[in-house]
Amino acid sequence: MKLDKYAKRRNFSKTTEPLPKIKTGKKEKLIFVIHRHAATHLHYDLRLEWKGTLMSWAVPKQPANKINEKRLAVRVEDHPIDYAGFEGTIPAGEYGAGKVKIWDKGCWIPESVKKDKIVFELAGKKLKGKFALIKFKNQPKNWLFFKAKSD
Ligand SMILES: [Mn+2]
Repeated sequence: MKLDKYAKRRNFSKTTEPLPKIKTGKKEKLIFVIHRHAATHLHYDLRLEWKGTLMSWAVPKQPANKINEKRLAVRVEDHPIDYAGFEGTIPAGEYGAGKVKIWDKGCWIPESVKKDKIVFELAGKKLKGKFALIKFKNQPKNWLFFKAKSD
């Protein structure tokens, strides 16, 4: 199951994060959200709605809306769609303990989605335009995330 990792890491009697539920049914717009997550290390979590869950990457530095300003993005476990609306404090001692706030959100439009490369349009408040996620060769989790030149 796609949300097994998500479920395994969390104790839902302690955290207020959404339950691991896969959403089915077609929607016109795909959600994207970026959480600012003040965990042990402050980072930004980029999440793109895809096939009933949110594909997620942890971005150690604040994402940039400037063309070619690259950010490392580490692929993490898929999150439930309801996580897109989540804000709150994950209690001390729990996985990801710390404050979670929405930093940017909106919809995204996939241009091409491949195993190692995703090209897409973001329509957020802070991030707008054409972006790309490109996986490093021979590295299971590391990707580059950046705004691309629009054609
Ligand atoms: Mn996080």
